[in-house]
Amino acid sequence: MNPSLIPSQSNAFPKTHKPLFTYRRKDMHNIARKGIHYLQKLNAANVPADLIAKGQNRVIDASLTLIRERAKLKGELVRALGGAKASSSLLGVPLGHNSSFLQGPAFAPPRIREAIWCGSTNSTTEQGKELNDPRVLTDVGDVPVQEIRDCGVDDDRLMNVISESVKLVMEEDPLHPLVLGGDHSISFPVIRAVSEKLGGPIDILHLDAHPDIYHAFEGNKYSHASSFARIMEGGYARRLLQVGIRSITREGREQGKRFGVEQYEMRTFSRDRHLLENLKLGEGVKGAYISVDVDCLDPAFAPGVSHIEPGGLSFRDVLNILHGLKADIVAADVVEFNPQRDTVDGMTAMVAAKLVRELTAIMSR
Ligand SMILES: [Mn+2]
Repeated sequence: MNPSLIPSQSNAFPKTHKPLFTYRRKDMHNIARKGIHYLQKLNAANVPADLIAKGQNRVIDASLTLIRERAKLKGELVRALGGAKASSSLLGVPLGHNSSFLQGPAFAPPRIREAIWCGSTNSTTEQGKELNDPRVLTDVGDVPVQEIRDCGVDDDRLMNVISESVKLVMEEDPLHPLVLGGDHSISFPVIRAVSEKLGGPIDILHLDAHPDIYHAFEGNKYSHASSFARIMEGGYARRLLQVGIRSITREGREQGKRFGVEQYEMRTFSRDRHLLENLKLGEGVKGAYISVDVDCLDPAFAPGVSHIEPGGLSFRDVLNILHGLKADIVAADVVEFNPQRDTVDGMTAMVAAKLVRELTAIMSR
């Protein structure tokens, strides 16, 4: 390889579950109110609908073109260097408006990248992978979420753009998407894309204080508290293991049971630890996916999250689970880091960055 090459710093599935609920018009109105303030005015204004639609299409095309071309170049680079079977590629999804409380995760991806390359530590992961080797880690940039929403694009379409962006990365073998959130709502379009692209369900390891499995939280079917209900309804997962759970309602347990979710709660973590540190996932399906909500960690380790929930995992607990996992990891995400709640010296950014670094190490082969 050329050592001077360093990375840029910068339904075909059976529906296994029928929906029990439908969405009311009033709920959809509430969702729209949470969006960019002039969307409804734009829709109501005396402007030809096709003018707006054509403009939206052009912006979406341009957004996808940038990601496609960057992914193509990074894929060509990795293939030219040779020897990589799987290499992780960062894709930022700066989306925060599907949060039920604070929207700060929209600002996370640039802070995480900054912390990955900040120079306070070296570029070698704990298991000896070199992050400045593009066969280990590349970056295709961010889905321009705010720029697309600013054009009046609704969430149904925005979610499709996110899915499409993930597929563009997967198009470029051996790149595997490592998605930087964003709130947890992004895991639905990301996992949908991974499963559709691979042509079948996957196993999911989901680290989180919350099960995020409400049917529709506060009426929002795309809520960050509902993403795993959408994923299970879609038939995108064979197994869903939720680890770190310590804030769960009766609906969370009922939904978990209904979808056959394996929920490991913090109150029994000492008993479950051995099993969780020796997981084998993804065999007999299209591989495994890891979704890390930064609030799976105890707030002592990661205060920069929207939903501070004491009694969580230590950073080493999480690393032991990740390092012990035997799986072909097809993609992953790190979500819910909220820079607006972080300490002044950006401690949680470093924590999120190390999660990304270590995920990179176990994803790349
Ligand atoms: Mn959470």
